[in-house]
Amino acid sequence: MSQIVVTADKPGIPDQELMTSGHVACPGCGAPMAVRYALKALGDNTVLIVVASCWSIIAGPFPYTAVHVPLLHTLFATGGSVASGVKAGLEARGLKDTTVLTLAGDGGTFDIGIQALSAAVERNEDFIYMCYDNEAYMNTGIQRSSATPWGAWTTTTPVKHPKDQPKKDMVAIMAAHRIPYTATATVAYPEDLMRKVQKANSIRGSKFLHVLSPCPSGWKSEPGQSVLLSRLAVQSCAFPLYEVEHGEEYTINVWPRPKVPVSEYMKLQGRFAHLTPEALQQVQENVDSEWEKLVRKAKESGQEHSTLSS
Ligand SMILES: Cc1ncc(C[n+]2csc(CCOP(=O)(O)OP(=O)(O)O)c2C)c(N)n1
Ligand SMILES: [Mg+2]
Repeated sequence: MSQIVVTADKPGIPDQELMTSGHVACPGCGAPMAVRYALKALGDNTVLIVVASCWSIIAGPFPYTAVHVPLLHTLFATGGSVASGVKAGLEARGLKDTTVLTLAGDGGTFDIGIQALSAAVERNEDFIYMCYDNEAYMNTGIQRSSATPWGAWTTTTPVKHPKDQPKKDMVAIMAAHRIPYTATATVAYPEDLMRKVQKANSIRGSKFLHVLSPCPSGWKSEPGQSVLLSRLAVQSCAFPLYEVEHGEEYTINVWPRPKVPVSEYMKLQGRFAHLTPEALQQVQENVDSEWEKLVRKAKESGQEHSTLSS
């Protein structure tokens, strides 16, 4: 089956559906949307590896699955190693064109799976790793992960002791491996997400995609606002959209003008409702300083201001 190409001069969402209706995600979950777009971008010559997470449930009970591609459920810590093995097996059978897509949550990526992922990408194994980041261990009851942002409520960081550490910079960690391609994406910018998936698929070696994935249950947000939240995350620069090639070439894909205050993003989420105005100001300063660092890297990579537009 040939790929459906989405480019700047040929925008739009392909009609082909490789994700079925009837999956069992919660209303408003960002994760099925991200996978739906990713599969539209890849086509059906794809093997999907699902690491233990909400997606293990979303995919449906055996013998059913919510996708029209081969799907392999695997253990929490093994996203990188299983992808390496599946790719080697496919190549041994002469199936060199089949894409291996590993799907894992933030817990399975930033925390428990980081060792296998680091090892696999250090070997530059040929696969796409997509982390859908809902910023906590949602499937087991909203426990904090190293992707949970500073100040957030979770069941293990209660309101009296909200998370006191900043979110781990996983993109920087992947970029430090100098893999060919790393990018961030959200479901509020589906064409950007699909272009990045296709770009990843056109490159041999390890590719890491970090997709912000709103979770109404864990974020205490309205199910109907997940796309809005994804957009506000980008437009406030709390979750910028950018690409890193070979660990050093930075390209910002959306440069919000003007930047939306980060409180606009946070006030729609009950997990931040306890934060004082001073704490929100602290978050704003942190977001601003991280954004400035990113802009500096993009400029050092030769990206001009004029190309940085939303
Ligand atoms: C070794 C191991 N420890 C714990 C679990 C239980 N477990 C299954 S899914 C999950 C949470 C996964 O969190 P994340 O990767 O962020 O995905 P999400 O549930 O948020 O989609 C946990 C702790 C497990 N399956 N294996
Ligand atoms: Mg999670």
